[in-house]
Amino acid sequence: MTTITSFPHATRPGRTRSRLTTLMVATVLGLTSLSAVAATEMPPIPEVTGDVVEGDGNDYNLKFNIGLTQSSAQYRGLEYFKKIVEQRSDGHIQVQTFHSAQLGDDLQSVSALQAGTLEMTAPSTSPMVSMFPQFAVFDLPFLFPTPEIADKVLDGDIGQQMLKDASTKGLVAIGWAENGYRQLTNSKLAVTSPSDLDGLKVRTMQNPIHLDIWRTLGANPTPMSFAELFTALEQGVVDGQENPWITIESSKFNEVQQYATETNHVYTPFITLVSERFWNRLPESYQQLLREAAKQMGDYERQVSRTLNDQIKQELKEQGMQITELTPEQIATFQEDLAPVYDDWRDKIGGDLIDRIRAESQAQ
Ligand code: KDG
Repeated sequence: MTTITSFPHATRPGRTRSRLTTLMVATVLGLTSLSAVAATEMPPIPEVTGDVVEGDGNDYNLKFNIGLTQSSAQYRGLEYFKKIVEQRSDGHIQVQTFHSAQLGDDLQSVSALQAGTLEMTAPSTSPMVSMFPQFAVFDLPFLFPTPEIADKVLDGDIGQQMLKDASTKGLVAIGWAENGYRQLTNSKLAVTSPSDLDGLKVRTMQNPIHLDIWRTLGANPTPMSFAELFTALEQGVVDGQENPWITIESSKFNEVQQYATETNHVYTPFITLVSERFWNRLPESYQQLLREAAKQMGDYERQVSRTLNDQIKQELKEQGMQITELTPEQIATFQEDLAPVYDDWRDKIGGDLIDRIRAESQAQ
């Protein structure tokens, strides 16, 4: 039996309340949601480990831009990256951090790196599949049964080779971080099976496999930049979207989406990129420093994302979101219905890469 949890809204229909009571309830609800949001305790930013690195005496300004908000796990990781690089370069590298696509969305930031007008960014791999087709493997549904297996693949030979392969076209790829397992939200209905998705307008990242996934499930998918998503949901241009719980809360999607289904249908990594023009100006010691800082940022960001995942799901329930937790049988229905996506993309992505990643899951 699917477990559905809902909030006190249910008591509202049909019961008359004096204006004062309504006001009080609204205030309590407001306070509850405020305190709930405020309660999202981010794990403390760790102390910097490692010695000060000798540079070439020059000073460098490094602008690092991301698309997610200031209260995302990703931005928390950026704050740690800034702390490491500034301390270990003895202040010779100053890091300016930007969030909420202040300097452009994922694809605009990647173009800015190639043009040398921005130094660093960390997009999801999904919007970059047109530039690096092998990244599409990460968009296959239910590929990583656990985040630990994702780490093993990304930090292992497969992930490290991908970083080397993606260090081209004016970019230098130096690390991985976690966007996370994606959950479906919408403003129309509680989704418990693919049949509930019929015609539902779902926003996806600009990625052909995500479009294939939602078409295969019977929905009506629309590719769109993350920077436009909140407004599109608010105005009803689309009915739904899918992102990790921490992004749903940090981007306040729950304010315009009543329903969520815990689908965990795709695990999305972030890839940490540096402008090659900037990279080539740095002395080798500072290049190595950025690599080490990117690794520590990624590990810390994974920890933040995983520490907060369940807590935030609970907070979203307390803030009124109706969250459907699927039974294993219901999840199996989504997996069966999406199996054809593997057949569609096996040759384009490369069966060998898919089999090697799946072998990692079995090896666990
Ligand atoms: O800039 C934010 C992105 O990285 C974005 O891709 C996040 O998961 C995301 C989405 O749905 O676009």
